[in-house]
Amino acid sequence: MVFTDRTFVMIKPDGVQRGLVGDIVARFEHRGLKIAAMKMLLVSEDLAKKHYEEHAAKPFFPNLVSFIRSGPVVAMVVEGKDVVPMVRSMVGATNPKNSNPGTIRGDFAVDMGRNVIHASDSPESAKREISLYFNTSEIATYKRIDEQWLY
Ligand code: FUP
Repeated sequence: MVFTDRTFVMIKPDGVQRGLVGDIVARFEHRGLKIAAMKMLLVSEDLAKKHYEEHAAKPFFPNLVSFIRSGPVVAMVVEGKDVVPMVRSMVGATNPKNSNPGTIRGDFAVDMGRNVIHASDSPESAKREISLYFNTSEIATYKRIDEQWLY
């Protein structure tokens, strides 16, 4: 059986500048999660504000928007069984102070404002965020050769 739960993942500008893209993508691939879409882009102001609209009233909102626009990001759609909670657990706590070693933030980040990666916190957020960043034609449907050994 092939699972097509989807989540949205973004390697933020700090992750790209620090050369962490390959390591982070490898973690998802090696776990057995499928990369269904991936692109590097510069986030527009409009897109940044939509991405973080739940934080629009917070004092740190302007910093969030400017940071996400401070360099290229890598946006991904990742698929697999229970992928939303699984990727969140691989990403670790929002504040790296509380992120366990072995998680992406626990291994690569020290500051909440530079926490390397974003991942959707629910299937509803995933749907919304995927549609902000990707057209359906940019999302690939394909079979990984190891799927019969993963599921
Ligand atoms: P997460 O889903 O783990 O990325 O966390 P949130 O959606 O709660 O927060 C989004 C981003 O806002 C975080 F990556 C870091 C930043 N943030 C702050 O800078 N200060 C806060 O108090 C909370 C979040």
